[in-house]
Amino acid sequence: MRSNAYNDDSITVLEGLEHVRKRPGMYIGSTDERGLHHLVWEIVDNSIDEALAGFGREIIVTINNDNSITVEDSGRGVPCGLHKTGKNTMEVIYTQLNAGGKFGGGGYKTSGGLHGVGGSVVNALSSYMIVTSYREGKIHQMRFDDGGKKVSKLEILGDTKRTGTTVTFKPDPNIFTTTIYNYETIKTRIRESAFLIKNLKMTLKDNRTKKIESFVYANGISEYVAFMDENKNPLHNVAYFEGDYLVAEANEKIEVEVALQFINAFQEKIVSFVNNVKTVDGGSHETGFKTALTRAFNDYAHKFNLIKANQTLEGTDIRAGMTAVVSVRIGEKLLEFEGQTKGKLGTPSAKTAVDYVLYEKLSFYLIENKQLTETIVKKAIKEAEAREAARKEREKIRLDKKDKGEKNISAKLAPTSEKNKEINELFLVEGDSAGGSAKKGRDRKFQAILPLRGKVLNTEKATSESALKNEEIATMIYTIGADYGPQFDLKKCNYKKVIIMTDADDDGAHIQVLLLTFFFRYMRPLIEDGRVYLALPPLFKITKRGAKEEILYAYTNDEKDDILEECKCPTIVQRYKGLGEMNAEQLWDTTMNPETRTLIQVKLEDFEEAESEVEILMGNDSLRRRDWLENHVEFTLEEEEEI
Ligand code: 0R9
Repeated sequence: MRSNAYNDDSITVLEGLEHVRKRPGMYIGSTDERGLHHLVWEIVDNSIDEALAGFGREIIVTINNDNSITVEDSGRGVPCGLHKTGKNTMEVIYTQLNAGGKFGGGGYKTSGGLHGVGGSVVNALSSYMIVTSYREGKIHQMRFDDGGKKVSKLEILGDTKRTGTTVTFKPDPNIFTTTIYNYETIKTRIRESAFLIKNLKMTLKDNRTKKIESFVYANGISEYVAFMDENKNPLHNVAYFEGDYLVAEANEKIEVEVALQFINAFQEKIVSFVNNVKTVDGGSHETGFKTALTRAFNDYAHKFNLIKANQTLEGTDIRAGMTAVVSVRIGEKLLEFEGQTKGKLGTPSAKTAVDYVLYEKLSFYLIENKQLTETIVKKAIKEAEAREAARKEREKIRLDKKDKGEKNISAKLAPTSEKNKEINELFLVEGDSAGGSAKKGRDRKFQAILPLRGKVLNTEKATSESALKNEEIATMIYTIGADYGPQFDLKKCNYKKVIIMTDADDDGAHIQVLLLTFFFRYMRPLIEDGRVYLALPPLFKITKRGAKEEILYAYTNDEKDDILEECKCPTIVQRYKGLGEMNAEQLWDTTMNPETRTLIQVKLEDFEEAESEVEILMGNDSLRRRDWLENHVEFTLEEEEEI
């Protein structure tokens, strides 16, 4: 009877794991590089939960030579006793879906159904997994092969004095499109965990390269903010606030931590977390944060007559140049998420909690730091003025357009003839002459052309006030039609694609970088949504002079060489020095026609990395820039070609 029950049970277990293998996307999102790394987060989160419960302060993640992963914690060790199913508990945790939630009387305090359940999913998607538990003086071990099939019973390997759990798994190459782990991706994530949990030591070892790094922060998210603002000009030391709020009707406490710092800049950056999981789309805790901040600053500004009684500072103006981390811990009962990807906190009481904890403490801080507060308030007033100036500039452009009809926007923009935000493209073209060819060559139904004169302003160095008054910048903001900065609204964007079309030379590359810096700083969602592209004009025109003349274009040196090698007849090779050398038809054929052109989509993979690179490459510190270039760019001398 008993063995029967065991068999039935193991069949359902395997069916469960089989389902994970059939539909991995349902459990880990995808089977690409992102899904591959998700496996690591699942296992590390188990260890983090144990550390949060107060057991073990160090977690070690190792990337092994065969791209298997080992995670070690120093908690109590996974329980290995007999479970009511007749199996040992370790086996249940790593083979039964959702097992974590069924144990430990509701699981960990703040695991909230987010953590501690992934062991079996990872097992299902691995070609092998070995779990070792150091517990009650013994080393216990189990091995699973081919997606969670138990190889042998739980074995006792020997005695030990330590406690903890070690899990090694190798992602199944039949499931994942890549099985090669990226050191930087894991590093960023575990460093983030170290920032969020004070004094938790996270170590990453890469056996492939022998690299090893550890992260431990006694001051938690304060150090996270300082890290994000590294090499910027902070106006003050990071301010830190913490407290909790009792949600009476649920009899549960919400714990709140906030760290913030202002720098002399325009960019606002808020990163928020719930139970140590990043909420990429914000949610009620961020709303509570913004409410408290706006209220505290306005109260101060009114009280000390920095603004008139009938004036108010807007939240976005106050937050200009602010970097903040908001971290809340909420029990399972109160936890609600919104959105498709569950990246947005829904819990209404989280807004009240953050507002309650922050408002009072921040108000006190502002009074204690009068000089700083006045600087920030004045900065917010200037920000509001810059916004107003930009609005006037755009209004001027709009009126200009009305006055001059088609010769709109200083006679620059060639608009599309049809208004279809879903397909329309905006070409930002270097120089008036290429702009002219592009205007003639385009498909006017859906392609708009905006020629840019001269160099674009470096928005990393310019103040936001001067940037917004700059004619080219104001024209771009107006043309794209979705505002800028925190108010930027993708829904209002007039174009599906914004395509930067420059000459294929150093100047062109510089203009590309300047424009990308502008989009990164002022219209980041445009990049995040994959709407920014670089056009790829050809480098060579090759005329084959055979019986019938034929024209080919080469976009790289290699391509040109290939064409010349293949071609039996005489050829004329022309190297294009700039877009202006192409006539309208050639420009259409090679660079603008969606059927034949090549576009490079600009992607933003790692925000922090992009942030620091833009700052290094475009900012004021030339020494850092030189250092970076020496370390990251391979300089090769291109052969001078005589054509
Ligand atoms: C290396 C990755 N680590 C883990 O996967 C891991 C899981 C885990 C754990 C407990 C302790 N450490 C762990 N590491 C644990 C122990 C006890 C109670 N709760 C949790 C205990 O000693 O009483 N568990 C995760 C789930 C479960 N344990 C269980 F409770 F479901 F068994």
